[in-house]
Amino acid sequence: MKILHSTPTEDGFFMPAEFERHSGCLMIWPERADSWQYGAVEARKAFAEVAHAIAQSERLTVFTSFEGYDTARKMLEEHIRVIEMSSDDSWARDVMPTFVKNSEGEIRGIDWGFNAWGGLIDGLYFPWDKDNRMARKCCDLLELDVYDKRAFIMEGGAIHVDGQGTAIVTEACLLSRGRNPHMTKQEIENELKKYLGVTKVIWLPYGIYLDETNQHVDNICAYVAPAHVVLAWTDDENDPQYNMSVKCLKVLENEKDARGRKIKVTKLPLPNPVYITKNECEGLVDFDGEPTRKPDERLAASYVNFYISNSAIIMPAFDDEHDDEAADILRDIFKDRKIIQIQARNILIGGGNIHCITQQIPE
Ligand code: KQY
Repeated sequence: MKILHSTPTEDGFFMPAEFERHSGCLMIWPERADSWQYGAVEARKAFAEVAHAIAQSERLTVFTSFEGYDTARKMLEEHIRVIEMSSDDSWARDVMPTFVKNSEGEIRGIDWGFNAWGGLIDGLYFPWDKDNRMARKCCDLLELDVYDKRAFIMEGGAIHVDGQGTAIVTEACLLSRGRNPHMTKQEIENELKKYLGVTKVIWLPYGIYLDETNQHVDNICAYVAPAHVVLAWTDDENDPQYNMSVKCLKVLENEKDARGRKIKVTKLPLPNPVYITKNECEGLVDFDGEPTRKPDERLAASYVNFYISNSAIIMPAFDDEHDDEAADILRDIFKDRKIIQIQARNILIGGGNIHCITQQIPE
């Protein structure tokens, strides 16, 4: 594995869209006691369901600690590869490499800096050094060259691309004080252009209300085809999310993508607000005396946090009246893929959802 100090753009590499074909996918087995209630028993069942849905059409690798290995091996189907690798938690989207490819189909990884979504300013756990090493280790395992971009704090959940020159991000996240506070918005945009191989960056103001990642884009807006996105939406004007989604819609309606196309926006309803219960909180073990969740705290639930596999859309369900409507909308968009709904409350309690726990490797 070579550690590269050039940039993907100068080498002819770019990040393909998630709706293009994948050669595989990466996940990390849940274990952390202050993220996953009651010994991660229910979280592991939900992760296994996601894994099995993905593995129907992709080569899946699940990373686990020494302690988690036997359970993972037992709960995951045998065609899923399980590999021991140290981590701090289970957010493959954010700690695994972002993969780029060139016109010959060669794949390389990007090793962004990771500081647990805000480091000592507003990060979500400490330390995060194991997570910060995973991208490079993973490229070593996959025998892929890797771009060293550890000096720049970035997560996979903070970017969505169309693979045709456009990236979508949120200001709330990328301009947050815990990421790259020494850089201007323009400087951050320039780095995204150089590393993702894009020429246009669309800045949405917000993500999802109370999303503890400082509002990652992957919870509010996702590319579903070139020049077509879905946007998390509520019609409830009393919900703080309403104004956030309206402002994002205005940006998208007034923007063009890198190829000069207007962007079609399909509204994806939000579930009714989801709150963590006292019992669920009691199943979380504090590491440092600070509870990670308080009873009745609203969780950042959104159907936009789905994974596009080669054969399916693997989307969260919340036992909510909007589950079917959201699935029907995605079914209508993705006519050649199955819609697989997975009850995702036990992933959501950790602070993210299906997209956040997966990372695709392009074909
Ligand atoms: O949503 C994500 N991409 C990660 C969420 C991390 C939450 C940590 N509790």
